[in-house]
Amino acid sequence: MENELHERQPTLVLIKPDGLSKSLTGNILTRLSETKLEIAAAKCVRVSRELAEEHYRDLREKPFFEEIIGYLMGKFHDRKKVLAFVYVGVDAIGKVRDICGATNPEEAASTTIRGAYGRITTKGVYENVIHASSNEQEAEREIKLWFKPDEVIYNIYPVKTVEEKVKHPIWA
Ligand code: IDP
Ligand code: MG
Repeated sequence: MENELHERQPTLVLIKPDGLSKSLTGNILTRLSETKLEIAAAKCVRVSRELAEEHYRDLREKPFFEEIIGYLMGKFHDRKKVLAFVYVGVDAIGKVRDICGATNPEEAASTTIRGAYGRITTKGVYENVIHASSNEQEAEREIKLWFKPDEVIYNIYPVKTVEEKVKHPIWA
């Protein structure tokens, strides 16, 4: 059962605003492709304060909380957006975390994404270009926060169907 679950293990990846400002998308995706995992969802997101705060809600007591909220919202960069992905595959969470490297870019091995491209700003924010879920529970919470079920090409979590009457834009 454990193995079955792990076979298509999903994980959330975000290319943060510093990664976009430095035009690192191609480099980061190339590094991630070394894992042979599969992309099951992808989109470009303008991050609201609400979304950033929910994403980092477990860190709200940290002294750097306000900085990382601003960072994820793109307040310190010219690209005010993030690229969000769901990667799936055998042990996706561990494989992606390994290739990302340590949270502190100065401590991350230079062969990792954060080691190669991250920096610590003069204000002390770890600009580490990429986010990756760190365990299954976190991955589920984060994927459900960033993606709707029909934006992911596999049924990774149970869904239910509801009928809603909402106004939404379509192409004119
Ligand atoms: P992770 O991204 O490696 O999972 P977390 O502890 O979840 O690390 O922290 C979320 C983000 O907050 C980090 O990626 C980094 O940008 C920032 N961060 C974490 N710890 C520190 C710190 O001690 N100083 C400054 N920024 C930090
Ligand atoms: Mg984390």
